[in-house]
Amino acid sequence: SINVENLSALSAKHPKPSNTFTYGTAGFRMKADLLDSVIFRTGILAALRSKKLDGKVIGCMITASHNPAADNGVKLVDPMGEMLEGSWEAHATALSNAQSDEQLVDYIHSMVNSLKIDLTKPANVILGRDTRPSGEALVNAFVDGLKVLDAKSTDYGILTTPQLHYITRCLNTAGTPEAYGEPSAEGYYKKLASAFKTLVDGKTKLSPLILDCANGVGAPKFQEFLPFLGDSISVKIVNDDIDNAAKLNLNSGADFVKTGQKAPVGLKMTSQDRCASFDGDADRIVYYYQDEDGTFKLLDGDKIAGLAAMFIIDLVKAAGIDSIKVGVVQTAYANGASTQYLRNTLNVPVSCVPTGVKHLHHEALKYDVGVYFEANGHGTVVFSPSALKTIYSAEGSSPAQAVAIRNLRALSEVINQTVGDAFSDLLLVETILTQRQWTPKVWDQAYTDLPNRLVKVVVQDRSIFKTVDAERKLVEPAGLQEAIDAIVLKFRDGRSFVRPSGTEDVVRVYAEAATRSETDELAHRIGGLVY
Ligand code: 16G
Ligand code: ZN
Repeated sequence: SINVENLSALSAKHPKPSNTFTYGTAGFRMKADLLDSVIFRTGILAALRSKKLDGKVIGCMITASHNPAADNGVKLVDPMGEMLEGSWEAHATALSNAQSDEQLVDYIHSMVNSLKIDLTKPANVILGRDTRPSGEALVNAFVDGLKVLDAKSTDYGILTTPQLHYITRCLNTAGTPEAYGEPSAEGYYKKLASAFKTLVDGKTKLSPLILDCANGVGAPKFQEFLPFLGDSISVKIVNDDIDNAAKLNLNSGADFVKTGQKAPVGLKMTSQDRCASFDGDADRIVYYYQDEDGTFKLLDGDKIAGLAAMFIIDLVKAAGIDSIKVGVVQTAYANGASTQYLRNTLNVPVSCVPTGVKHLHHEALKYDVGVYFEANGHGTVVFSPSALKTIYSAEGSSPAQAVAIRNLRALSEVINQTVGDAFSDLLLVETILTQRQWTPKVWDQAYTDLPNRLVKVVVQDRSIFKTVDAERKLVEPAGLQEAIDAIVLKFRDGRSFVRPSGTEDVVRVYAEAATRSETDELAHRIGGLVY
């Protein structure tokens, strides 16, 4: 059993405020000054998780992604670099809400008993954090939590979220046939850069990419990455002021650009430019450009998924191994035109799952090669073990096939298969555009987005909204879905759904239709039903 005196001494340093906490889609996330006790207790949980998994390394990332600078958060990463197993989210929530040390100890003991955790097993946890000023103190709170169970920890300091996922996987696969790479930021840079250089070898270099780093961790880390990439790419970084914490994500970054459908501050663009934005922890990316008439054009996660699927399907064919089946996973937020393009033009199977990376990732694993992206720019591609085996054992019967096979291998290495990764996705997009010598405008021509609108509605109690069918239909409150359906029917290409947010105390209404004005009208009328 655990040393209660030790726990009490450590816990006294991290008193719980009266708030109630929930480990949600994005882990715990809130104002940083509320997080101390939550993070301390998440440290205890991480140690338990590692012990349960026989000492495998668990990752901890301290970040609040695209949220304002005053927020922070914590997310745990399972051994292969995936999100914490779903059933453990409830344990995280319960620990964070324990009202006393006694309750805390009771809950830990109940976990030990019900999950058969052997406390004598070792525990290993690694940490990373973004550039938020509150991060360092929160790392210390987490480490205090680890001390409750004598867990070993390694602090990797400032990292992007996907780097922490990558390192976690590297550590747990070292020395096995699934070895993923050297467990360090440098190992990550080397792996990605070498694969990228193979992919663009001999092709004409594109014009410089203008990259908005949201004044977050992506800025120093991409800067660190550039020497590894050498002259294979040219990138001009903007919004890299991490010393001025208040500027983090402020009027910049992938979320700002996607939500506002406009360029970030600090980025001047002409119709010749190709631009991209990271979010505050560099696990999302969106691209954009300006049309000749000055119109802002967004290339979001759906557009990236379409581009990647198109490219991979062609490559698999060119390699002569089209036994490998490619599939795409989206959420209800995917633009209807993108789903049409994937199904009808590319002829790929498309699945729709609830919002949140863990759902997308899990579904993508069902395909030989699964491409998944949320419209907001979070996504990646996962290769099944059998697809990798095929790719690595294929030899090809012509020089063209051999090149395609080489490129498929490099593609599986340039892509961070643990989680959506803005650096890796950037290299994926740049690879495809370089290979095809495409401008963003040519890429954009694959299909035309239906106009769409996303609105937030503040309601008394969002928990009364219950969805099914990958969040596309409401089953509660009774009668509301029928009312929505009746309105949607009146709109050309109309589609709308309502779901409670997993990260904010609001209900979200999504609408799309044939024209801008019809879309606005539809969103307005559905919003009126919810309110
Ligand atoms: C979180 C999710 C993101 C999702 C968003 C939806 C992860 C790592 N992140 O940020 O994928 O799009 O929540 O938020 O899973 P919402 O539930 O408030 O709409
Ligand atoms: Zn993020």
